[in-house]
Amino acid sequence: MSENLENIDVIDTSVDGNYDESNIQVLEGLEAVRRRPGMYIGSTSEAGLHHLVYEIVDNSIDEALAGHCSCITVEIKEGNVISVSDNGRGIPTGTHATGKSALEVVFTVLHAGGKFGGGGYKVSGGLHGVGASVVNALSEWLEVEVCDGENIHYMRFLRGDVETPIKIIGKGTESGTKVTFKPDGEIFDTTVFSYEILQKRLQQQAFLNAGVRIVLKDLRPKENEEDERKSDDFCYEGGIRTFVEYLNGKIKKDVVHEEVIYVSGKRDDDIAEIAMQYNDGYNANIISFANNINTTEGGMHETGFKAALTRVINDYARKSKMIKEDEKLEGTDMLEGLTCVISVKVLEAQFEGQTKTKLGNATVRTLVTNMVNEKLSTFFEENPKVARAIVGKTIDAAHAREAARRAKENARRKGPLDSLSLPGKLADCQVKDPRLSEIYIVEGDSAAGSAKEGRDRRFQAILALWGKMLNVEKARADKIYNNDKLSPVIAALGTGILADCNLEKLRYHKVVIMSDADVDGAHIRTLLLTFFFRFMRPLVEAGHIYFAMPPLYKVYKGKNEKYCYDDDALAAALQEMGEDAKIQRFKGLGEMDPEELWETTMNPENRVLARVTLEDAIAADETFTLLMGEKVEPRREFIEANAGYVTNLDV
Ligand code: TSJ
Repeated sequence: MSENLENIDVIDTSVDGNYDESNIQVLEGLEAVRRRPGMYIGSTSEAGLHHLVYEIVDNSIDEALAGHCSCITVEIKEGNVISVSDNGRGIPTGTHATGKSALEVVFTVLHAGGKFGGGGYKVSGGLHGVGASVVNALSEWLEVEVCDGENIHYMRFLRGDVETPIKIIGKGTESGTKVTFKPDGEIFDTTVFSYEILQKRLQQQAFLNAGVRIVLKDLRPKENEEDERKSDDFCYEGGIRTFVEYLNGKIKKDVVHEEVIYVSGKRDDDIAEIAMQYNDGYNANIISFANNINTTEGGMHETGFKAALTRVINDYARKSKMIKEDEKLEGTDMLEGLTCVISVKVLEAQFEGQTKTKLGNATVRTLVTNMVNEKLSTFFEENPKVARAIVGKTIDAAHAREAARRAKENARRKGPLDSLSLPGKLADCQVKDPRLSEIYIVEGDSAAGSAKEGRDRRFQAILALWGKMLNVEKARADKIYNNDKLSPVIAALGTGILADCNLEKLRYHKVVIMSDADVDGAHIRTLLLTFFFRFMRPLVEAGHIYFAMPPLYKVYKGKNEKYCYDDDALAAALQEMGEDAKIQRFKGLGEMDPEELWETTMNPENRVLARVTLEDAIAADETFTLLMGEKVEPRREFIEANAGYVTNLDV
């Protein structure tokens, strides 16, 4: 306890000592936080709101890492009040020379939290690592109860200011801390918590801190009587090993080796651990953390890991004669199908990059490289079956990469993308300016025929698709280039694929997928979107991909006619024209004549185009992975959920 009081002194003396940035913040006090909340929690949107919970929970996780707390409970209560409690030692409550209790300092002095518990490092910490006082400043009210094993101490704050000074409200034998707060509606755009957002982050923290139990409960009143109360209880003795198992389970892939590989190492105060397992897919899924913060921009720990992985796999491949002395497997080859979690805990982490999520400590690179070089090669020596499976997969990837390079070279030798090398099934448009040009990708000859006749050929190109669609996830670059269904799409769009995908070469700024409004049409849409997502992702991200929305019905009576794009519109049209109006239901594009197709689906004046957006790239990636797996069920679910990805543009 005395140690903590000394630490408070440090804060106070520094106020009139050196004026560095944090001292100035201390001087300004919590009012500064309320004035510029974004500076402290990133934003006042939904993300910032949830950030408050992470800030509080991180304190309990620190207590768990210090070995004094085993269980953390987070409750979402009525009115979107959050309560976080743990069974740790309890925040110190003793009074210090200035007359303030340590407890009060934690909640009223900026950055005070980080200065506690000197000696041990503060491992966890939210993105901005700002602590309890910021949460207090941004809460309409906040209450804290601390039990030191004897007394229960209580304090209450209003918008950061003490309302009820510290007092004892009862007795208790179990020590712990409980903080309850209501985020300030004057500060946040929304004060409604998402169970799923908290769930995801808390589960992640449970994976990262093996053995720590984190319970989440949604106690808000139910909307419907039959709704289940949501709750979770996360505790993983296996830590990040279990995280990797979970990730590979989620993407519904078969694994290349049963057991997750786990290595860990230490140097001075820094520790690193890595869990990895290959699946039979082709995507890399490397998630890294530094001090429990998701380092989405990567950094030294990732760099060190990749360098060592490349070396260990090449060494093994050579020693076991799986490749020749002069052959070399590249870094990208060993990432195919790799699911990997890297977690480092660093005494003084340096966060860099645009979003401060890139680890900059060079010593961590050395630590991780040495650890993986040594421990992974030992693992390979001791588990030759697993080693051969992994190296074999890497060699396959290298061959595919070579084949793709050759295929691309062949394609290039055929000359630049002039009309001669454009696919035969493309009816191009007259203008050459990509900004004005549209391409309709149409499955089926009759629909393509109508589209060609009905279009405005000045700016609308039609590409007819034919042949068997291949499962784009199973196929790698070389196969895609040679596939007779997709290679015309690649040629027509002109951008190239994967790392070579260059938006400046895009020949049409609107790429419109036009298919029937039935199951087969949905299937084609899904596959094409999958293809674009996997191989021409920049196109999706830049919003160049659209779905054409052909009408489902024509309602007519006498000369009066109306096209309806959904059932609601149909009902409205019937109401307008009278129940005796006739209804024609379009089963497919092929049933429309060229004029009808132009008027309803292609004419910019009338048509409905849905732009494909990727609001949340990560969520989308997960959905796409589900969609493309072997399992039929997730694919169907995706098609149903697809509506979520499109927003109507010009109605
Ligand atoms: F955010 C917060 F600060 F309000 C907060 C802190 C919220 C919650 C839910 C828990 C905690 C917290 C703090 N749990 N456990 C602790 N532990 C300490 O503050 C503590 C206790 C004793 C000692 C010591 O050296 O004796 C050191 C520390 C840091």
